[in-house]
Amino acid sequence: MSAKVCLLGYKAVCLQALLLQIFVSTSPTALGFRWNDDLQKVVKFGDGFLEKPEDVCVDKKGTFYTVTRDGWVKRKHRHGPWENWKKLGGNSLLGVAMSNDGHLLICDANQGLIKVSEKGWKLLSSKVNGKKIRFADDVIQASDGPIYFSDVSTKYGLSDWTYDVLEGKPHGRLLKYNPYTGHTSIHLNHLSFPNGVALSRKQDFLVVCETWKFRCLKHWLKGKLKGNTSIFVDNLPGGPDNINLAPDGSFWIALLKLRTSGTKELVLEGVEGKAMVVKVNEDGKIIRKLDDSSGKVLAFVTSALEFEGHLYLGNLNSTFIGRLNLNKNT
Ligand SMILES: *[C@@H]1O[C@H](CO)[C@@H](O)[C@H](O)[C@H]1NC(C)=O
Ligand SMILES: *[C@@H]1O[C@H](CO)[C@@H](O)[C@H](O)[C@H]1NC(C)=O
Ligand SMILES: [Ca+2]
Ligand SMILES: [Ca+2]
Repeated sequence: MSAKVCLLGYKAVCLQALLLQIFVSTSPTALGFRWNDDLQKVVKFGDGFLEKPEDVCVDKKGTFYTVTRDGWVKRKHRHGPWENWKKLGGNSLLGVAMSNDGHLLICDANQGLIKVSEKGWKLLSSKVNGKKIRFADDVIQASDGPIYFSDVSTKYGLSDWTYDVLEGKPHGRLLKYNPYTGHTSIHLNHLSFPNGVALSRKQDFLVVCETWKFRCLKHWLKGKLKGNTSIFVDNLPGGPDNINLAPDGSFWIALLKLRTSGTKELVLEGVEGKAMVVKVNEDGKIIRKLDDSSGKVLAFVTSALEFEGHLYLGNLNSTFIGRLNLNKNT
């Protein structure tokens, strides 16, 4: 028996496939959730200037950074306008994070790990064990130096990522870049579409999200469980993309909506038609959910970052970052 599988993503793919290990999400209602459309209350931050800003970060002074599909690194000082800061080119810039020395770290899916400062940009890492990194996705730096970044797949790249979902094999890794030696190593292997990466408030563990497994893993970096990996949260109501530490020690996770339609056809949808983010506490329990059930205002949300009482929503379906006042609107 074969199942017809359709994926709508960066490009539409429809395949006849046998024995696919596709994981279908539990519907939000099954988890006791109702749609709330809270994400429809966002204000459009940088509207018209930010083409599909996948991820967003902010430094201690309140300067925001994002990367857009036209290859720009854009930023906004606290009281200034959004500006074009550095042009890296290409269309594959994804996750961003601040480095410990106040510069910007970027994952370019096609090139690898990049650092950008006022002076210019530098490719920090493009290979591991002599082989080219195919799909760098998200990054975080620990306060004691190491830079952790995800490499979604050793087999597929950004342009054909849907095949990785269809094949359903753990082709991904979490890589570790040592800024003192310039050496990159494989920190965790055999991950299933590793996407967002975040560190806990105490930096004693990191969380890495596996998109098509609808779960995130917890990997201990310190203490007596050091080196141990277990499930942090699973059965998420969507495929997790980027994850960010919230000021209270919990995490915001952006979810890609995947759903089934009918009995025979499995549609990994929509990423375009809806938006959903969840807040998960340090114990891996979902404590909050915000969404846009129709994608009327926000769709294909890929990141959620909390800063000074607001949530900033990166996405691949607009020309703005959604900005939601968490105290007033939800
Ligand atoms: C490490 O994690 C696994 C789950 O992956 C768990 O079953 C095991 O008990 C943990 N090891 C220790 C020493 O706690
Ligand atoms: C958002 O998605 C809709 C529906 O697929 C599409 O028509 C529209 O062009 C998208 N907008 C952007 C900016 O990608
Ligand atoms: Ca990030
Ligand atoms: Ca991502």
